[in-house]
Amino acid sequence: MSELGTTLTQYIIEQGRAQNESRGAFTALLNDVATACKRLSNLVRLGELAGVLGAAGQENVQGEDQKKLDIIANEVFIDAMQRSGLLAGIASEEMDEHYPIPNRFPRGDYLLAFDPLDGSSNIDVNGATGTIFSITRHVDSSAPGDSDFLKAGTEQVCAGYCLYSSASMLVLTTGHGVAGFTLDNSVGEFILTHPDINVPRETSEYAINASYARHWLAPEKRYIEECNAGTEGPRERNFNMRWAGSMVGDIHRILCRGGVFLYPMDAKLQAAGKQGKLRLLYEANPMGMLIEQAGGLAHTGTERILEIQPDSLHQRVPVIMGSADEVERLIRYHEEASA
Ligand code: FBP
Repeated sequence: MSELGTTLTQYIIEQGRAQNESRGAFTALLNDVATACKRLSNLVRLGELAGVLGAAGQENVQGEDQKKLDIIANEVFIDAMQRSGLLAGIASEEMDEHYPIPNRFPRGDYLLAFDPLDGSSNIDVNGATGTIFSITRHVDSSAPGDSDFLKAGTEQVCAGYCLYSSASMLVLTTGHGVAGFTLDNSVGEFILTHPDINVPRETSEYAINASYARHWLAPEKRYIEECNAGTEGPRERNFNMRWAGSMVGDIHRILCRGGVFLYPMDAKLQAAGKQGKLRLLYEANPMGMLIEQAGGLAHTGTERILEIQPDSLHQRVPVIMGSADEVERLIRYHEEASA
């Protein structure tokens, strides 16, 4: 009989043993995250059959039109995580303020910040979507306020995402490398399939929404023009472009085969008084920790993302992350542009 393989639970416990850390509560917490992801994976896979496609007819705190699945995903996660007894509070892309754990449930020592369903524009077209999560510690026993979530990315104890695509995959780090698990629906388990994910330093593939090219600032304009100049240009090699329309889809590809992902500051965002498009606490920080743990870099162009001190729950930042050689080049172009 064929072996099942290493389950998520076994992996977390074995990692704890290797790090001489007792992992009881943590394992239970990640199991609750995995259960919520399994439920979402099922709903996303059923799509119209479960009546979950389409617009919800209301906006979230970001002023974005919510999809039915944005709201359902938020509810599925809140329902699964609030009763764990391991969390002190939850912050979500779909909720203005943090969600306090109701008194009927015990409070724990961890804080969860998450994007229930990343890649909303892909939902109705069966494109790649995902849930992104970031876990930090809440050291004191009092009920947290929004400000307790405002921790630098370096304080994350765990970060990950679940990709809902041809396969559902949970990819996470607890600060000791990055591992990927594929959902085996026949047994309802996430099985270790990508034990030690590493991002190659060098790549010839970039990801950016090229329809905003007219708004790009000097560093990105120079970088993309040089890539597109190919072998005749200063990079003396051809580059490829990919854009999944979901950060989870693009970052997963980069973790699998390298690349650089850019959602930079541009003239349009500046004119709108925005600090970027993507959110720091539950998009840039968790993805930044995964990329760094896999040997890549995560930057805004002017600072390391994980060192940013957040000032609000839904703060936005410019994002440049992936293969180290390309991120270092973009940092240099930012320095030269501001010199
Ligand atoms: P949400 O879907 O969670 O709001 O995330 C934002 C996002 O969809 C990212 O996943 C993706 O990288 C980006 O926006 C796509 O932006 P655009 O539509 O401008 O290409």
